[in-house]
Amino acid sequence: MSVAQEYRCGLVAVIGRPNVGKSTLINAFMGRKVSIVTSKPQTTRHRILAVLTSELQQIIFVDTPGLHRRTGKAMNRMMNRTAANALADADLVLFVSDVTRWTVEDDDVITRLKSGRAPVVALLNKADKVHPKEKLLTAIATLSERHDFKEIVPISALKNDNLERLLALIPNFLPESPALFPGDTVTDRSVEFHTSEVIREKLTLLLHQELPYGLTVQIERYVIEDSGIAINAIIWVERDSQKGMVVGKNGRLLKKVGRAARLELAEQLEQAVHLELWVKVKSNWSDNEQHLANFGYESS
Ligand SMILES: Nc1nc2c(ncn2[C@@H]2O[C@H](COP(=O)(O)OP(=O)(O)OP(=O)(O)O)[C@@H](O)[C@H]2O)c(=O)[nH]1
Ligand SMILES: [Mg+2]
Repeated sequence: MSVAQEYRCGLVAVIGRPNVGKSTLINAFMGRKVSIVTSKPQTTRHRILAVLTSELQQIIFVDTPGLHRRTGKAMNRMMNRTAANALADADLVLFVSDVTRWTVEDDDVITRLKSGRAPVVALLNKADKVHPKEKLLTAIATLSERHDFKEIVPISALKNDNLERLLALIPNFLPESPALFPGDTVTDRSVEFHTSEVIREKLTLLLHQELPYGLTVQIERYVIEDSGIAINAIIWVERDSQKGMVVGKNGRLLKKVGRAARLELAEQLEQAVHLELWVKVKSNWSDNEQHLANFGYESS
């Protein structure tokens, strides 16, 4: 007699220091861009859910800001709090590390994992950069001494290497539970949120040094019209001097950002997109709890 398999559903928090590939991994699992990715640390600032539903289980991935040490500003503290809360709520933690570079911030993350109650699977990401592949065995051995991980899996989120094996492991750690989201849900975030993130991604990619950390994007208008989607967005910076840098000479940089964001959004939304960007100053907004809340930054 066969026993019907119970449905499983749970929260899988993707945790690690900045820039190790957490968002890349979630996008790879989802087969689409739910969370923005850049080559710079501290790209993700929010808790973002990505829901992967199949016949036997619903996996709710939780993308999180990278846990980091430089916590001088209210924004940084909020980001760390968001990641810590996701860790506390998780049924399973995927601890992501960069196999090519271990830092003190990775040590800090391990310390936090030890005080959590959820089982942890460790991922050695960016394995595509490791040659010869035997070196991965050494990396697995070293990592296994740092914590009592349920498994250690080398992967490449970028090249989709070993992700099927990892995906097959996950349901073993999820509780028996009905689905928490309708089967066609992809994320808990709105299309307006995603739009602001895509614009921020382009800004982060095109701007230098510290500038990306002092800006945020607010969608002022998002209207579906006959000719396509009309979007007005404000890019908030912290100081007057930053405004000129975002606009660029003859407005060139802002045009570049607008064009890149518009092309990507039009492709994702399968509609024409009309995008207007303004740059405004809100003095030191990223160190002000009230401004953070107004801009949608809250440790969830
Ligand atoms: N070579 C290689 N690069 C990768 C891989 N995964 C991610 N990256 C790159 O690493 C950088 C950071 O990726 P993200 O996904 O934004 O990293 P994150 O951990 O979400 O970073 P934060 O949001 O800042 O915490 C990007 O340039 C990615 O393309 C991988 O498997 N191999
Ligand atoms: Mg990220």
